[in-house]
Amino acid sequence: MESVSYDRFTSPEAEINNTGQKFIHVSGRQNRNMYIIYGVLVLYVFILTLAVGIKISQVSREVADVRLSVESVVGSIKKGPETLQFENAQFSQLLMPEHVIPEQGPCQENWVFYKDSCYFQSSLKKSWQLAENNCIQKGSHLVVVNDLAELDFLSSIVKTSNSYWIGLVEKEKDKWSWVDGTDFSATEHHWEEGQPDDWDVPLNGEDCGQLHARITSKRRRLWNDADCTLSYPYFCESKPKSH
Ligand SMILES: [Ca+2]
Ligand SMILES: [Ca+2]
Ligand SMILES: [Ca+2]
Repeated sequence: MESVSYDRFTSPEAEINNTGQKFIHVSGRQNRNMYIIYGVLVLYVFILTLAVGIKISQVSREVADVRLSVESVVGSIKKGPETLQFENAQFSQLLMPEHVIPEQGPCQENWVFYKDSCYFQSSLKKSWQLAENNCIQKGSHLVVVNDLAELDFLSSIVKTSNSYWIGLVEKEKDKWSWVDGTDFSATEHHWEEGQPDDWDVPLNGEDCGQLHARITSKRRRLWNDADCTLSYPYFCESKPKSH
């Protein structure tokens, strides 16, 4: 019987050629190793691809964020002044009466036109009687507030935070009248809450009407009775000359 001696220097392949069983065993181990290596490589490539993908996604998002920020900043710079003006306008509207741009219309210089009357707003302060005298010199009277629309117009054009004399006077106790003879009982009354109160009765009392300095939530200046000897700015009212 032919014996097969083991030659430790024989190459695996030679050994394989002599023993079919061993050939299969060694070849299977090589294949398994190759599969493992291949698997590890595939896994490595997969992880690498995944990592790169995630990184690219993060970078893209960051780029998008930066782009949005830049656009936002550029937009603000481009319309910065307009934005500020708009915000200021909103701010003023909350605090101040609605601004009306008065027109001269058919009225004389320094007077403004509304509906069918001309109005003069004084810059000087005078007592009620001197104010009325000054209006008369101008061919007018202290303003007669006939209705709410006229009151709101006056409220919208006042230039200072002062109270303003109007053509309302209490010639007898509890008998108020308009300077131009208009029937007081026939016109709307727009007194501030708690007015007329004839405050400070022991001295001069309060017998003259004014648009009070307080601006209501409706941007309106309501009436107050005040001491006629005190000096306030005032409104005169007249008809246009053509009337
Ligand atoms: Ca009037
Ligand atoms: Ca009074
Ligand atoms: Ca009063």
